[in-house]
Amino acid sequence: MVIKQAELETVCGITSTFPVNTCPEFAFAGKSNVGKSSLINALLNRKSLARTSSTPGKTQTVNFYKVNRAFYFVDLPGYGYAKVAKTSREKWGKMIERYLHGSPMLKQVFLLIDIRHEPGENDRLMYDWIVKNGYRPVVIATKKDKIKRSQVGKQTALIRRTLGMAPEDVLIPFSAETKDGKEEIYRLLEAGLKPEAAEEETEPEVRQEAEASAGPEKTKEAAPAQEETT
Ligand SMILES: Nc1nc2c(ncn2[C@@H]2O[C@H](COP(=O)(O)OP(=O)(O)OP(=O)(O)O)[C@@H](O)[C@H]2O)c(=O)[nH]1
Ligand SMILES: [Mg+2]
Repeated sequence: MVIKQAELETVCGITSTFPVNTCPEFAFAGKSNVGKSSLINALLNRKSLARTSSTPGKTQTVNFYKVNRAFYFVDLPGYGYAKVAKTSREKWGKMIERYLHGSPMLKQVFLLIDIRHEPGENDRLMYDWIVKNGYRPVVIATKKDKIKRSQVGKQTALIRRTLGMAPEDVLIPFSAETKDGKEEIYRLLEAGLKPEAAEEETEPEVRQEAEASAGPEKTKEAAPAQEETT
């Protein structure tokens, strides 16, 4: 994937109405400080388009980055940041939920998990939400550079086991420092963008099938609220 252009197009706060986009959206979810904004920067080959911070709770809005004038990366606020007042956490949780439930152009939710840690309750809730709502689960195990190579297999197995991932479900170890895993994520994005293009060229009966499998089913499952206290 070649990134030709990227810009922050829309920033949504707690009371904002989300934009009605016509291009596909890819969202990045995960615990506060897990590396969502750093991953977006790495994918966009930018140092600081998405704001990052070593202090958890940096991203407090839902940020839409338009890429190649063709699709969006959606940077979500992290869940489970204990030092933010409970009322604020609940509001962010509701905002994330409102986005996840209400966006018809959402193609994929990437769930980020720190490779060093066992997934927590909110991670499991988010994973289950992704599966129940018909999205293909893709987990990105972040900060791979922080552990020894020999530990990668053990840690990814722990993540898979705790989340209850099926063997065929995708988990990509990633490092924003070394950019390890980036090409694999690009390949998934490219695959996610394909059905739309293929649809126009397919025969009607084939098209029907493609449509049936293209969009996730939207149901009213609850997204995780922000109640984890770590
Ligand atoms: N060593 C290393 N540090 C990373 C990596 N990814 C992120 N970090 C660091 O982890 C901290 C948090 O990264 P962010 O990208 O701001 O995390 P976030 O998930 O967007 O956090 P919130 O916006 O608070 O939800 C920063 O200090 C980053 O530099 C990585 O792959 N390797
Ligand atoms: Mg962030």
